[in-house]
Amino acid sequence: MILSKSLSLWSILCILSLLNSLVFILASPVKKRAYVPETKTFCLHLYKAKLSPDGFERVVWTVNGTYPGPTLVVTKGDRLVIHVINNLGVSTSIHFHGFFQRGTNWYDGVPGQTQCPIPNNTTFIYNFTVPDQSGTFWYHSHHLAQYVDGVLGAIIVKDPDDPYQNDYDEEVVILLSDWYHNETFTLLNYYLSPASKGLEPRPDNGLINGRNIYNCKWAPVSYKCIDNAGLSKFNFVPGKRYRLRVINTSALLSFTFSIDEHAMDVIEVEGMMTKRHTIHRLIINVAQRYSVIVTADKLVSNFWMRADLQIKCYYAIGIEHLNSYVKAIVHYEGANHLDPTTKGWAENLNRLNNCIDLNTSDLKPFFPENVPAKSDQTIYLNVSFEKDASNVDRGVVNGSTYAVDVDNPTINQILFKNQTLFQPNQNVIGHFNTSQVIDIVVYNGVTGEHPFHLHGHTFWVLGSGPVGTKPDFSKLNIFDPIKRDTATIPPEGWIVIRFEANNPGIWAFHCHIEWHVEAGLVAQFIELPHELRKLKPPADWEQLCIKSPNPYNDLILQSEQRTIIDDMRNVDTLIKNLGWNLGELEFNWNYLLVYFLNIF
Ligand SMILES: [Cu+2]
Repeated sequence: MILSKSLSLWSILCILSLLNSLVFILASPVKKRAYVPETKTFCLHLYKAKLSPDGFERVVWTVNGTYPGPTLVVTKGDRLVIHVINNLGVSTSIHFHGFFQRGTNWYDGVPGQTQCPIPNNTTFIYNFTVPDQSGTFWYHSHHLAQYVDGVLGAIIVKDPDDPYQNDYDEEVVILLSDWYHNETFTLLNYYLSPASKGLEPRPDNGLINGRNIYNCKWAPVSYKCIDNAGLSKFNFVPGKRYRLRVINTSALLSFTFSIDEHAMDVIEVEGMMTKRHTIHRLIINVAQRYSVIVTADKLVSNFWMRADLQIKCYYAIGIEHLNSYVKAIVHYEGANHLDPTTKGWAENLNRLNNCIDLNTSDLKPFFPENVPAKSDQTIYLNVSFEKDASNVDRGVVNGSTYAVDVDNPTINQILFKNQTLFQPNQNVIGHFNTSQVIDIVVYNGVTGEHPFHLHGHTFWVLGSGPVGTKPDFSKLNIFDPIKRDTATIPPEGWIVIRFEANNPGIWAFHCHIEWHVEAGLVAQFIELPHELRKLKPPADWEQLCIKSPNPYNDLILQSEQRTIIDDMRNVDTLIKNLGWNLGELEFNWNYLLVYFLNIF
């Protein structure tokens, strides 16, 4: 009896243990093979070409002959090797917006801070890894206002463990931009003169993926202009779900982005995944990025995609000859090819009459964030505009206008001269010798909004407020704020952001309105200089400062309108680069073509 009882107990225990194993086996996820990082090589050939994005022909500063430039697609963990072949006729530099560049500060692409510019007819190779970031990014020239002339494109970093990968079927990259029919040297010469009275250059149009139409009756007679140049068209397959990666590459204006009759779910803010949040309109400021999921679940037809320029943010009474209602077409497969007749989401008067930002307090991180409970240091900044001695409106950060010292970047002063003191016009607003948690409180002293961008980091947005409010430091959100790299400071309002200063390097903190950058609304942080000094920058990067002529001549050189491939090229450098990198290069016809064009 005792024996049999004992046996049955053992049997039960055995069965339970087997069941337990079975449950464990069933519950265990199928082991996915881990992604093996790769080296992805790209070639960005910069040269001028005559293009007509909206039907109005102008000299565009292209990347590989196109505007916008090619989209670079990589996967988290990859190494990016980016050959920048500069045939613009002037020097340049490329910034990879949103990337941490940990250990590679010299590839952040900021003349005067992290590098000397790449001279004309020279190839320079940026080489960095993306070990811990994924999402929607972009690259652009960080020299003068060259990105506004066209030197830009998207970078997508895919995440093998994207929590939403089963929630969408296709991805679409959408670049929005205000657009100018004059080159920026003309616009800047006027803007930075007393005559402009500080009024920013007025865009002539807005573009979606480099296309729009323009009413040619507004064009000066001597210019080539074609009416109805055509809109961007996005083909949707009925039933499919699309992840739209939206990037605002404007010089000045924010956009209100929407698709008629299609709600959209925000899932990403600048590399941070968010919980799904349904909206009808996405307000996106300069240099910001969002991913939204849109489902093609309407009757087969055509729908307007709208990107309304928020002109009220900078021009109280609008702009003559600017159609701020920028459009593209969402075409369902099987529909006719007539223009859509759909109507936008019901108008909201508050939106039309005011300059507003997306209510990002509705966005919540997908993965819980460990926000430090308090900061080690708080930096207070007043950003404003004041007239200088020449009666020109200049951007000021705590009363100081930034002056770029192109031939003497801050990083060189740290690496080679052990310098600790900097000219006041270098706007070094933080110098951190140890890892610290930093709060920045920015007050906006003017009636225009400023989308501020921090290089080398993302920051938590703890709070912001409109005109007439002040930060209540006891009510900041340290529980579940979003984390991003570019945030709007409302007109005459404020923002409080928190970040961890633990990335050795020189990091720019600036308004991303390109006109304001040129007016001096720029500051910089120096982080862990002793750690930076332990790192060895590459020899070809050091060479840039030796090769660089006086970059201020650029403003004069740019006035010669050159097109297509420029004159004589630096054959030695090109052949050397070709030999150097042959092992790393995947076979790339474009690359070969570029070298061929450069050599002969
Ligand atoms: Cu600004």
